Amino acid sequence: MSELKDGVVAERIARIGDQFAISGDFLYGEELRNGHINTTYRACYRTDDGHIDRYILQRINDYVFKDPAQVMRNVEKVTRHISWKVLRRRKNAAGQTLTLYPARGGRNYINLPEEGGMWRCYNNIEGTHTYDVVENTRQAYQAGYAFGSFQELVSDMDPQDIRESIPDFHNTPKRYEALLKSVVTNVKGRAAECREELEILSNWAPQFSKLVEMQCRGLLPTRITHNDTKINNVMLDEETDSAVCVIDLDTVMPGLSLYDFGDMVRSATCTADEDEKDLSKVSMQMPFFESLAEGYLDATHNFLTREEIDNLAFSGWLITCEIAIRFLTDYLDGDLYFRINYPDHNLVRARNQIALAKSIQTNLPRMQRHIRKLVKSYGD
Ligand code: GN1
Ligand code: MG
Repeated sequence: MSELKDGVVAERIARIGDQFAISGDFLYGEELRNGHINTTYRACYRTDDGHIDRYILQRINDYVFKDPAQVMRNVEKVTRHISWKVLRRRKNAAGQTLTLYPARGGRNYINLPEEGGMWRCYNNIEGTHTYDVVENTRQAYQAGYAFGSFQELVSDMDPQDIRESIPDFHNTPKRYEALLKSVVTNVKGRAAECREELEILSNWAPQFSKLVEMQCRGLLPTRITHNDTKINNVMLDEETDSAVCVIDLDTVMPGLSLYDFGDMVRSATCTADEDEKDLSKVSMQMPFFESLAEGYLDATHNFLTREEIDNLAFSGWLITCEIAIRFLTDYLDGDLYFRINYPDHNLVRARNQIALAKSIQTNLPRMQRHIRKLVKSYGD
C-alpha cells in the first residue's frame, strides 16, 4: 500500500471508529484481509490513562447478507448469550468473548452510506492469533474443541430466536443446481475452461443430497450452528495455542452439526490453504484429522446422536465439495461473491478444493475407523 493510500485508509478508519462508543485518541488502523466477504479494520486508540485499546470495525457485505440488520439481531443474541454463559463459568473471561460496541443512534451498528453500508464494532480479542493453515496436531485439536464448545454454548438458545442469514447456506444439492445454472448462463464465457471440474462434480453429485435428505427424514437434528468454521475463525492464545474464542458469527443459524465439523475438516486438516495452486501440496493429513476429531468429540460427544457421529468423516468430504462448487459458480458468474486477488483466483480455489475432496475420499475408511475408536474410548 502506498503511503498516500495508507493515510486515506487510516482517515477512513478514524471516521468510522468515531461513530462508536470508543474513547481515547485514534493512533492508527490496519486492514485485516483474511476473510473473503466483509471489510475488516483493526483500530488502535490511546486512552486517557495511557493504555492502548484495540477494536475491530467491520462492514457487513450486503451483496452476501441481504438483510444486514437481521444478521446483527442474530449476532447480538448470540454474543450476549455466549458472554453470559462464559462469564458465569470462567472468572477471568472478560475480554475473551466478542462484545459489540454501541453506535451513534442507539443500535449496535450504523448505516454509513458514504462508507459503503452497515458497520459494527467489536472488541479485539487480545493475546490471540489465528492461522490460515494448521501447523501441528495441537492446533487441530484446539480448533475442534473450540467449535465443539461453541455448539454447546449455543445449544440452549431458542432456535426460533435466530433467523437464517443466508437461506440454504449449506444445502449442497441446491448449491450444485446453482452451479449448473451458471454453466448454462455462462455470462463470462468461462464454462469450457471448467469442463474437467464439472465432470468430476457431476460424478459425485448423487451423494450431495445425503445430509439434507437425512435432515428432512428427521434422522439428523437441526441445531444452532456456526456454519463458517474455517480454521482462521478461531482465536488461539498467542503463547499456548489454546482456543480462546471463535469469531465470524454472521452465519450462526439453524443448521447441522455436520456442516460445522465438515468445514473444519476442509480447512484444518490440509497443510496448504485454499489458495494453493500447486495441487501436489493439497492433501488431507490423517494426524490433523485425528486430533481435530478428538478435540471436537471431547466437547460434543455428550450430545451428538449416533447418526451425527457416523457421518462426521463424510461431512468433511461433502463440505469440501460444496465449497468447490461455490468457488466454481462464482468463477462462472464473474466473481461477484468471494473477494479475489487475481482473475482466475476462484478457479484456482475450486481446483484446490476438488483435489482436497479427492484426498478426503481416499481416506474415508481410515477416518471412519478413527471416529469409531474415539467413540469407544468415551464408553458412550
Ligand atoms: C467465506 O468470510 P470467510 O472468509 O470466513 C464464506 C464461507 C466459505 C469461505 C471459504 C458468508 O468465509 O462460507 O467457506 O469463505 N462465508 C460466507 O474460504 O459465504
Ligand atoms: Mg465469514
